[in-house]
Amino acid sequence: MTKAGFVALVGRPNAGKSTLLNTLAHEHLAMVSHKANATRKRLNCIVLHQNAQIIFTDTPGIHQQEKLLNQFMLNEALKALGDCDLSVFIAPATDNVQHYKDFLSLCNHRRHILLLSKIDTITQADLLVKITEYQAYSHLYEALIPYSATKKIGITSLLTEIIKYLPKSPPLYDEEIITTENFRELYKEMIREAIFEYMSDEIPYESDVQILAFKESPLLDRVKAVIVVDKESQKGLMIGKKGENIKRIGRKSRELMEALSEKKVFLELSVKVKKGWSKKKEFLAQFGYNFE
Ligand SMILES: Nc1nc2c(ncn2[C@@H]2O[C@H](COP(=O)(O)OP(=O)(O)OP(=O)(O)O)[C@@H](O)[C@H]2O)c(=O)[nH]1
Ligand SMILES: [Mg+2]
Repeated sequence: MTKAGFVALVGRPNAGKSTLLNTLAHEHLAMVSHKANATRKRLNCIVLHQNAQIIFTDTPGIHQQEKLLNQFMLNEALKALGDCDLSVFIAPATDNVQHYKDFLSLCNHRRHILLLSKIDTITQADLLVKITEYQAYSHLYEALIPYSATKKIGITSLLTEIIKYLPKSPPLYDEEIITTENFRELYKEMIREAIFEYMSDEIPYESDVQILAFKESPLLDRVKAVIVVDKESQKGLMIGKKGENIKRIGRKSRELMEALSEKKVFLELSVKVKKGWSKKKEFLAQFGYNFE
């Protein structure tokens, strides 16, 4: 008997959702950042565990903001919640329980596991207090699992628990593949990760990336990409003095690409200004952010 199903990883911005997806995939598939609101789109990874195929969906952090791009991001999280067999709510151990209560009204009390994340950042005593607080809601969640990506705690417990709630089903995807995403999209996210790492203030939030050309071959991938910013001044900052910022972004993203593909990557990066790129649905669609 085999099982298979979809599991959405949801939580507030910066909770550690993408880090968890990468840990489960044993690959750096999803972009990770110490800055919040990094993930903008859903991304699937496929994990085989015991007799089950689990399709995990990384989602943007649940947050409310007026901007159209942020509305798209919230929609992505809500769609994943609506489409899954089970969700995992990732709550950093330092977060207030109120955020979990907000999630409960959003998920309409659908079946979920509560994953208490980043437990390496608090003391054992504080962790016990937190667990006791959450236990007041134990009739609402299937399991409460303390977890740390840094200390590698809780992953096997999470997988074992998830399998209990998946439907009986033959595998839904070819057992060889680890993600439904193509390399073009994964590479784009790697450039965004480098932008989030090296650029400050509003620039990571007012920029995005388009892959203009992508040519794969067995030993080398050729990628031509453009970083799109909102203002002329941001273009100058993105390039940096003597091009040092764009070089650093290029170097970092190429390293990520080569680690994943196990190939050489030739990356050609440029920067262009497109005023208001994030303010219209048809513009957002050009970056892969489709509302329908
Ligand atoms: N100390 C500690 N830090 C962690 C852990 N898991 C993730 N982080 C860090 O938390 C930050 C946010 O991680 P992400 O995985 O990008 O968080 P996210 O939930 O995907 O964030 P958004 O995409 O912005 O919603 C990064 O700096 C991670 O390195 C953990 O278990 N312990
Ligand atoms: Mg993320």
